[in-house]
Amino acid sequence: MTLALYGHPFSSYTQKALIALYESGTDFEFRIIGPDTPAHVEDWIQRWPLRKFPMLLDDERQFTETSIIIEYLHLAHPGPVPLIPADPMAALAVRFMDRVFDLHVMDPVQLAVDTALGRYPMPPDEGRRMAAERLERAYGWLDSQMTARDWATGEAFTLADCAAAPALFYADWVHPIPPSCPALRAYRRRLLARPSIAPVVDEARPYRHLFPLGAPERD
Ligand SMILES: N[C@@H](CCC(=O)N[C@@H](CS)C(=O)NCC(=O)O)C(=O)O
Repeated sequence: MTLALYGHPFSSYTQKALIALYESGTDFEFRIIGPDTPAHVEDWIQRWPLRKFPMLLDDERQFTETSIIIEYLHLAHPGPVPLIPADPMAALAVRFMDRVFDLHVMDPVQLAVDTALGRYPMPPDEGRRMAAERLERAYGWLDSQMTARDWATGEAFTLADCAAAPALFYADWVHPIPPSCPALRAYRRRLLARPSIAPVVDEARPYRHLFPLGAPERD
């Protein structure tokens, strides 16, 4: 086994990388970062002092930042589904949507979560209110994009969908996608039913009590 992913099953960004690994069907070792695995924690911090996960190790090559991890998997361990299209303009559209999901969906989710964990000097309600405002804007735009698409940029599942799945999964817990965004709600359902994504959601199920805003009784 040469490929190892350091991360945690409940972490949204770890899930983004896991989905890409499951899509490509690549064998890998999942090195969980947690209190029961101090050797993994030590190895990860020593290799990546910025202390963000996931981290991918391929022999002695290491990669962090999930979009870069997935770009690397596409180059070095391609599977049946090309996660980056061969056509450069189509690839640009995929990279754009990947940025949208990370920066305009996942980022507000992290703001709400981090505020609830006391990482920002503001009351938890204020963090959640700010996140809801940003999410509401993102939901409206995304819904308009998804009306005629199965996946984030069209008919093919790509890097952008790997980003969308955990982002929309948790965003809906922070601030539910309203009925006025039916295409986006349907897209979230489609993502959760995908064979590479359903097991990722299941593997994270035992950790739902860790969600600081309270996990809903669904999904
Ligand atoms: N932009 C990074 C974000 C990674 C990230 O924020 N990971 C979270 C877990 S979901 C983390 O490392 N949190 C630990 C912390 O902030 O202390 C990526 O795409 O990999």
